[in-house]
Amino acid sequence: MPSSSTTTTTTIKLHGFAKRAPDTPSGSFFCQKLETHLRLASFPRANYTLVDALPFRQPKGKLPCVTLSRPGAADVFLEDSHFILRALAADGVIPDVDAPLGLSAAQRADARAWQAWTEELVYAAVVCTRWLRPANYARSAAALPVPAPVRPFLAWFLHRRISTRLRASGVGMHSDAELDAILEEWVDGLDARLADGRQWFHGGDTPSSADVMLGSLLMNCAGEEANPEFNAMWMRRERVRAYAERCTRQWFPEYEGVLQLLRKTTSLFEPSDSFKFMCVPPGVLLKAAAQLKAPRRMTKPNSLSKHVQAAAGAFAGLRARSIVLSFHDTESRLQARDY
Ligand SMILES: N[C@@H](CCC(=O)N[C@@H](CS)C(=O)NCC(=O)O)C(=O)O
Repeated sequence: MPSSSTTTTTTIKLHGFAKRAPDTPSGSFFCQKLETHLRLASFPRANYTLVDALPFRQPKGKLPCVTLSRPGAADVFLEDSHFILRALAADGVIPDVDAPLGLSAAQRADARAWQAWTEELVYAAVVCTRWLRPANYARSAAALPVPAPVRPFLAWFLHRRISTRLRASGVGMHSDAELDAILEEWVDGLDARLADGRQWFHGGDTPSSADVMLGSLLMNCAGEEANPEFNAMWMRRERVRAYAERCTRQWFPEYEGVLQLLRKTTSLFEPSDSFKFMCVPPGVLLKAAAQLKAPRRMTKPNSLSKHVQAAAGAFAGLRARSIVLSFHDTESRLQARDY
């Protein structure tokens, strides 16, 4: 039986995964998107609270969910970021943030297509890289914001649940190379979208719900250490990096760590489209260096092996979490990423 609210103002409880700290993005893109949308809609910060929750007990088995309390009305429980935002706008709790842009039906459909691409395919591919790649799985597990004794059990449970769902949906059946291709296509697409110098998804001076969605994915991933491959892909694209920085400054200037990382990245990555990136933990690089006695196993034995050998020596004592190998037609480069 829904309880009748005694509130004198409209308030929202945003049920989401616990955050590691208030000034870091949510570990869940969908939770991040919902809060970012509230900020774009200028819903007063004092009128919404983040409530730590787990997805298992929710009717759809997912987060975020919302409890909406309005003066004199029964509390309403809403699920699924997309339908939550539709309901909040339909009830007049927040405005239709896209209305001032006067978008045509085709422009709205275009944004919806980007949303489906990003939410249903690209984010699923990112989650595959976080949970199905052993080195990243270790990072995902270590970062779970629960007491240490509980962490391995929750990590095991989440891994089992997430991998089963990802495989059942088909995305989790792709190879690493195929997942990387899905991610590269999206980065290429966003880079191309921004190529005419536009600041926001639809152009003009005003951000829209599409910017909330895209910016939230970039903020969420920038705040995660378990998706280094994807981060290396988009952070080296100057336009995409600058867009992520713009979104962060616009809605979450308190995410200082993310802003710092985005600034640092500029000096580490060159905005060149002809580079292919691969992130490897230093241990893997050292193993690769040890295998140099069999250089025929490498695609470009001469240039690559020379650089791997040099980097193995140079980075041996470094505490970098991953090292970026970049391959170019004429040269190979290695850079340590100081996370
Ligand atoms: N379509 C949903 C997707 C929500 C979703 O996938 N949430 C993830 C976290 S980012 C979740 O709760 N996963 C838990 C699970 O699948 O066990 C939305 O827009 O809210």
